[in-house]
Amino acid sequence: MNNNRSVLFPPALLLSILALSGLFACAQETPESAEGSVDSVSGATPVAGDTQSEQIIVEAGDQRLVLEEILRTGEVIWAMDFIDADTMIFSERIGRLKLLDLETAEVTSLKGGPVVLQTPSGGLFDVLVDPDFAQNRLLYFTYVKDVGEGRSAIALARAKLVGTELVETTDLFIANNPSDDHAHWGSRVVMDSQRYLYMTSGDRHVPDNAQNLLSHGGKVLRLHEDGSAPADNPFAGRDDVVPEIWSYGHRNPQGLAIHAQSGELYEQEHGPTGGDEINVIKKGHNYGWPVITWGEDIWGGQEAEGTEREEMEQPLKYFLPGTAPTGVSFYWSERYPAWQGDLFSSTLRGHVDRLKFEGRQVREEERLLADWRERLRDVAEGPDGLLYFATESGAIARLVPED
Ligand SMILES: [Ca+2]
Repeated sequence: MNNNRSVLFPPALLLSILALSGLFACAQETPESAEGSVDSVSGATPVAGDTQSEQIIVEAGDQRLVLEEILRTGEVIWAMDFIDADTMIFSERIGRLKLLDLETAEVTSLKGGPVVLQTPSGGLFDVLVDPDFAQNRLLYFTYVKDVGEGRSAIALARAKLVGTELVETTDLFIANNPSDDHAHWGSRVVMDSQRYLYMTSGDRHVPDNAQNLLSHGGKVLRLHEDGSAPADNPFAGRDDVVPEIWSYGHRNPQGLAIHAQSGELYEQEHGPTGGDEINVIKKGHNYGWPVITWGEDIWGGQEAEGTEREEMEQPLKYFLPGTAPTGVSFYWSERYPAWQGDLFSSTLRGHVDRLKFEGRQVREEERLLADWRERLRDVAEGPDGLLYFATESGAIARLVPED
């Protein structure tokens, strides 16, 4: 495989691109280190001041969209969801959940919730609002759980929101591959129309976890809403496989979204050095890591055998060089008609990728918001039909059509 992908760009051009971008994350930085350096970088990310005064404009077809910053908390925001037409809930990785009033920008901190272990790149991750939240007030969270002896595991918890307090907090699932390593958590969670929970679990820096069907590491998991394994999961009933597995061979999957029209599950994951992937997840299929990858195929001296193998799934899309992708979201509203049905991917490389698919082919690919100069953690379509973005510097912003 090509061991020096930066030669794709002449060095002088590369330098000027970097100088223009002003990003800390340089082209040589792998998604690996982009992920690992989260804490050292986030406090120093160039925000506000310089950029806030300049309007950031994005074109969507013949529309002009203005980036409107709503707030800036100073903490890494990992995930966003919406509890009603006016209210966002977001997670701060240090372990806090907050409500944001989309009209007034008022922020309310919530009490209670899971007890989160702080690690260099982990803590509280995803937050999911139950599709029937208006009736049941339920929220789901993924987080780093202290399991003793210096080790931690990825966990999924549920709680009920009463006023500004999370009550009846319950662990629904705790992954069986605890580790003292502090990366590759995965940890995105979604719920489908039949109330099955799908959760991503990273390989925890143990690549072989991903092909080991007795480990929860490097998997997409499918659970009942109480955390138990459905009887129709692909490997249910087998002694030599953990029953929660829905798909395997994943590395560090931080993006998960259900296509509202097809119902298909789209997953996004970090490759080793480049080779970040978007996959359509099929029941029981093997997505290849660490046997095949389009990224640099070396991990700790271990080499992948190549990029393709017959019984392993190919990504729908892979990125070379890598983008260090985080959240992923489809867009359906008519507020930006040109983007209906498109997939948006937030990245730590300081931009959002927009992909328009035609069947399984990428028909359009565009990089947005690079001039915002932020490391992005999540993207979501709001109940107002606007796209929202969350960053490691603690900013939340949305794209508003210009009058
Ligand atoms: Ca793969």
